Amino acid sequence: MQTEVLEEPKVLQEVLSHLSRPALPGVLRIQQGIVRATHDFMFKRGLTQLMPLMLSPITDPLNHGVVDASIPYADKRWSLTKSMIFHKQLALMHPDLDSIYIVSPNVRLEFSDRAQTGRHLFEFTQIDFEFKNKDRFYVMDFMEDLVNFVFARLNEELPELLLEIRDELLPLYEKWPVYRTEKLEAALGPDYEMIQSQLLDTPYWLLNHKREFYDKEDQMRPGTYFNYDLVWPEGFGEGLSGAERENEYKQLLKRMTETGANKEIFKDYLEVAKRGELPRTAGAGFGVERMTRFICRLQDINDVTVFQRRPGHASIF
Ligand code: ASN
Repeated sequence: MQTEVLEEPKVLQEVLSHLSRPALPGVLRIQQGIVRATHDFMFKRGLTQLMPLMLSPITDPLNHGVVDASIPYADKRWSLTKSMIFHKQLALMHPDLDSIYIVSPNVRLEFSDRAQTGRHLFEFTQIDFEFKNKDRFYVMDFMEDLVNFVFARLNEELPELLLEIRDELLPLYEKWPVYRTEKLEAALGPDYEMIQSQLLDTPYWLLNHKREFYDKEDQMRPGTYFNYDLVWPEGFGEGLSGAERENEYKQLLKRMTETGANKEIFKDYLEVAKRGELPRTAGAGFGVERMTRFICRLQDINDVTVFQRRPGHASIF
């Protein structure tokens, strides 16, 4: 009882000093610069912006467990958005929409084993984009262009702030190196992603992760997938994931059986696929706070946010 009385002001004090720390406004200004430049890039490249959804009967099942975040409403269970993956695919059914993007809040109630990774928040913002009739090569080139565009813009608009925060302006990259997950793992062991991230000073692509049923399987090499992760260098780790999407009914059923997905929840989505109406798409999404963290060279992603969202930890605001 006594500890509880003493603990409360301590937590409050910690939260108040977190939200009034001197470094915060500069970090937020960089983050604002990222979002502004990304909007400009998307506009120049002709992508249409969709507004985000926070609730849906279907959301990304993810390939790792999180605490359930769903609520009952209108005779259904509605999940808070973990990613807008299915909605991107469905929105592109419109014959006159070919490319879209969304600044999308994602809620993923991670377990506390991810509290100290420096990369996980239990709610964050993802910029998700998707193209009809494009492949992985197109999306990877697009993201490389986006990063150089955003970095060049920040160098131009906020040079003094960048020098103050990271001691140097942002680099503009040549083509990023590409690795296959299985090869890197064979060479570097189970911690391959982070080891390679620490070794490099350029972002790199990691192909072929075991992920969800919506990633297209390579029919020439079953068990491998047309997906890609962007990994930030200097030990900052994964910052984007994407894929060519599965849109064929039979293959979706097969993959859902393999991943153990709940087909009942996805029955209407499957019906669209069965009718042959799911378009062929490819896309990706990057974490805004993760890009900000990389640019500002912050060890803990909670130092990007005003209000801490550390997995498994109570936050009072
Ligand atoms: N946004 C990711 C994608 O487009 C999915 C995710 O965040 N899990 O593949």
